[in-house]
Amino acid sequence: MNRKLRILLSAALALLLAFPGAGLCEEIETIVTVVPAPQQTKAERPPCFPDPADQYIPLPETENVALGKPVHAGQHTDVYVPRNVNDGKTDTYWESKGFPAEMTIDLEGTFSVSTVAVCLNPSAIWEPRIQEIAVWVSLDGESYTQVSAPDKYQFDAATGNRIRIDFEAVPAAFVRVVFTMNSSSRTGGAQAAEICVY
Ligand SMILES: [Ca+2]
Repeated sequence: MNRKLRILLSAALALLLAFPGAGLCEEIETIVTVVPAPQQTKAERPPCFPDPADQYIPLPETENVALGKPVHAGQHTDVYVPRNVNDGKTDTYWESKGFPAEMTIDLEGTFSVSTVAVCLNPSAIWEPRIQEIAVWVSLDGESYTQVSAPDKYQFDAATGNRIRIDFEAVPAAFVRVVFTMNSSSRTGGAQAAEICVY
């Protein structure tokens, strides 16, 4: 060890003895509250940040009998084809070309149905809009009965960008959802990312 280094080390030792670090630590401890990390094994959301999904309009927990079934609709816009309406993904959607727009779903069997849900992408990029919607059902695909008259429904990302239409349970093999208005200025047609039938 050379002489300069020995001098430096001696000076450092003298400073440490003159101003012991322990005193400094005690002072810090008096102004800092140490909170131990919680035993956390999964992602958790603190109560002050409520989960946005808690505000979503709830859907029935029973099977969505429309999922993946054959669909039929009139003309669509661009790439927004009818089959997007029941592929189980809210980031794909069907968009009609004009009104009225009819979307018919073949349930491939007869089911007792009492709810139709229409969903858009839940992203807030989809600004609030109103669509006017009616629901018809059929047992043979030819003769249809209206089970829910045309009504205006508010789509809003704050509630999941989805609506549900409830009606008295009825047997149905085909469900036809008829759109007659969409308040969005960005389209001249109906829009639905998913149509679910329960
Ligand atoms: Ca979809």
